[in-house]
Amino acid sequence: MYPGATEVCDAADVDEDCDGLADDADASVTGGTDHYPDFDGDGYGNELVDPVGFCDPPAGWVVDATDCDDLEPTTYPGATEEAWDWVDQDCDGEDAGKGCSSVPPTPSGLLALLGLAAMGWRRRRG
Ligand SMILES: [Ca+2]
Ligand SMILES: [Ca+2]
Ligand SMILES: [Ca+2]
Ligand SMILES: [Ca+2]
Repeated sequence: MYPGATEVCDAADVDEDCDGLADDADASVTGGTDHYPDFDGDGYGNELVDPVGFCDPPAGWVVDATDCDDLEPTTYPGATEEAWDWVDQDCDGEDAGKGCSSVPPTPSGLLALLGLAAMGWRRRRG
């Protein structure tokens, strides 16, 4: 410990460079681990932001960076996939149910649109 020494992460929060600030409190600290914010609190970090190094991460920061939707606590790798809701719950890159074996349900909104289109077509004809 002496002025000019390198501040490093250590369990005891020792102020190696004697500037009055130890570990995470000292901007010159080295040896931190990259952490990502976990906004939705599901334990998986936001993959879209740059990591921040911490010796001891504050609450809400995790080492993981695989949450494909960090505003949605039910969406994370390994989450239960809800078929055909256009949301990729398990972060595998696609919505479940789009394979060959399953048939898509017909959303009521789509039926309404088709109905409107049919009405317009009849009006033009008449
Ligand atoms: Ca230290
Ligand atoms: Ca998250
Ligand atoms: Ca999430
Ligand atoms: Ca889904």
